[in-house]
Parts: sequence; structure tokens; C-alpha cells
Amino acid sequence: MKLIIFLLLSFFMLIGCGGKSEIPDQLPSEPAPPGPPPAGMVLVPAGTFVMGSDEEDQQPQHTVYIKAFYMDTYEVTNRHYMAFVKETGHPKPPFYKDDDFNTPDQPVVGVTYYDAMTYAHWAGKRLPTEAEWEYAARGGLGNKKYPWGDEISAKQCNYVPSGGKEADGYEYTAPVGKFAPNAFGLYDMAGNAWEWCQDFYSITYYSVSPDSNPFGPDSGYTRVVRGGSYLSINPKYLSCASRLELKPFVQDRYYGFRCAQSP
Ligand SMILES: [Ca+2]
Repeated sequence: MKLIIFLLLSFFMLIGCGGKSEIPDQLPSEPAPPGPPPAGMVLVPAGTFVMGSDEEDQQPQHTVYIKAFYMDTYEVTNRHYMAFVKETGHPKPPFYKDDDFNTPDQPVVGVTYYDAMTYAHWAGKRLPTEAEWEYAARGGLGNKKYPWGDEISAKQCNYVPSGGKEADGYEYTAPVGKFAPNAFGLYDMAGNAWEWCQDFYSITYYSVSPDSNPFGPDSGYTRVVRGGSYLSINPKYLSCASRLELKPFVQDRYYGFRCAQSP
């Protein structure tokens, strides 16, 4: 009898030990940066995600680790951009007299890559990398198509829904923050204005991308914009993985940006 009890006890102890000796399947999380995020920004926590999709320029899908960073809660608005213009003498954005685009809380549009970089430097920030942008847009949901899930409707962002441009309430850009944020607390990651990223664009980059904090090719002719705009009809342009290449000096009413910052 004692032998049976001993064997049973040994068996349960082994089971208990087995549970503790399992190898964790995730990297230990980084400690959160001390203190609250800077004003107007959210903390995007460190993590790993699957970048890309089965679309031609988003292959191969690959796993990427991103360290924690801060991201602007909203696209940079006319209000903030004009404060920069006033202080620095930087040229006004081309649509500052166009009533369809110039209210203080609409995203600034018509900015080049260089304008966006100059603003970011002035603000003590930087542009997000393409990988950071996609990771932030996904909001920790995994491999979902959009920042909120797999389906899109006029309730979720400012684009051109099946009912027409204004079916979501906005014919042109919407004031920032009019639609629900994603799980990281970021607004308008799909639609409204395309957002400049800091990387050069390369259609083949995903084949050679480092798996930790990639920052794009060393050289190139075009830069990356992300997220789609108020004029996107095809929902594929509004997806988290969608990439668009753009010459860095292009100024048009679909292109804006938001900034990132390293802790
Ligand atoms: Ca719309």
C-alpha cells in the first residue's frame, strides 16, 4: 500500500514539474518605458507580429519583432502643422486656403516626405518605419485585414464606401478621431489620409528584411505611404498590410502623416 501511495505521489509530482519546465512560447516582454506617453501619443508595446499579406508586394509574410515606441494618437492636423509653419517659416501647405481641407482638426495634406520629416524633427519626433506603422495599425489583433477586424463598412473609417464618398459622413478628409480607435488607441489608421513612413520603398524588401525592427532598404527612389485615404474605393488600400510607393516630393490632397518617437 505504501508503495502505491509513493508511486502515485511521484506521478503527480512529475506532472507538476512538467508544467513548470515548459518553454515559454513568447519572448519575455520588455519593461514598459517609465512614465506616461508624451502628450498626444500612445505607447505601442513591444511585440512580434506577422507582417505582410498574400498581395503581390506584401509577400512573403514574415515575422517581425518591434520594440516599444510611441505613436501619435492622430494624424498631424492643420492646427499642429500651422503652429510649426508659424514658428519656423516653413512653407504653408498647398491646401491651406481650400475650405474642403483646411479646418484646424482635419489632417494636414499636401505635405511632401521632406515636409513631414522636417515637421517631425521640429516636434522632437520622427516618422514611423513601415514595420512600426503596420504593427501599430494591427493593434495586436493578429492577422486581421483592417485595424478592427476582417470586415469594412462606412461606420469604421473615412473612405469611399459602396454607398458613395459621403456614406461614411465625409466627402473629403474628416476631422481626426471621428471613428473608433484600434486596440492600441490609435485613430484613423485606415482611411482619411495616406501616411508617410520613413522607409524607402522596395517591392522585394520583405524577402530580405531583418526580423527585428527593420527600417527598410538602404537606398531607393520612392518612399512608403500607408493606410489609404478618403478617396480609396478599393478596400484593399485600407488594409493594415497595404503599401503604396510615392515619390518623396509629391504633394497631393491624399497624403499626410503622423509621427513616432522612441522612448
Ligand atoms: Ca468618405
